[in-house]
Amino acid sequence: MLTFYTYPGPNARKAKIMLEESGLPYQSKLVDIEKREQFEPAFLAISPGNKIPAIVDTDANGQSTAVFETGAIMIHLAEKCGRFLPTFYPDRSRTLAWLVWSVTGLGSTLPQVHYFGDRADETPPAVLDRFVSEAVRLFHLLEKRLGESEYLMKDYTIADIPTFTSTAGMLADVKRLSNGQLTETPSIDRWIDAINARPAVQRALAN
Ligand SMILES: N[C@@H](CCC(=O)N[C@@H](CS)C(=O)NCC(=O)O)C(=O)O
Repeated sequence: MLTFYTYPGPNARKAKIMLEESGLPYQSKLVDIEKREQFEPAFLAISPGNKIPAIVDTDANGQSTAVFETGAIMIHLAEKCGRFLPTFYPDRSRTLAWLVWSVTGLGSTLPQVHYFGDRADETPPAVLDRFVSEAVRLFHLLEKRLGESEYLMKDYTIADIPTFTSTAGMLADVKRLSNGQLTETPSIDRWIDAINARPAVQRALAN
């Protein structure tokens, strides 16, 4: 049995899309981060850094295991269902490269753009500029890649899922904050539409 520890937000959405894509049965357990439930010892035993999403898989090659960090959850579920991650290198290595690029690059930069661009009371211009410039650099690379390939790899993989969720949520904000550095993104727009049309993505985003 798979248990998905979640609270509504962009990181949980990434794991939820992958759970729906995998077709594996799972149950969801809400960890109310507004009520600080992520600091309860039972949850820290699953996710030691007090972050959702996390999963517990009681049937992982005959063992029970907890997995935290979105990127690791993607890999675990891809290996379990046997889809969305090529089996052999070099395609496997290149898929993992784009996954790591996504969770470490977009996944750490875009929350800072959101915080310093729209939530912080006061932001020194140099701070916002640093994060927006990095987001623009990452989105230019994504646009270039999707101009040469239908997905990050030839087929839809675990690299696309967190990249899609991060991009769909923040592309318009980065364009707005970029002072014209990021404008038209036809390849990213085409890719977002294709992923949005997937039934598993629609199920994941519906509730
Ligand atoms: N690097 C983590 C980030 C996860 C994350 O930031 N989760 C937030 C919600 S979106 C969280 O659990 N915050 C609770 C806290 O920091 O106490 C991942 O990719 O899974």
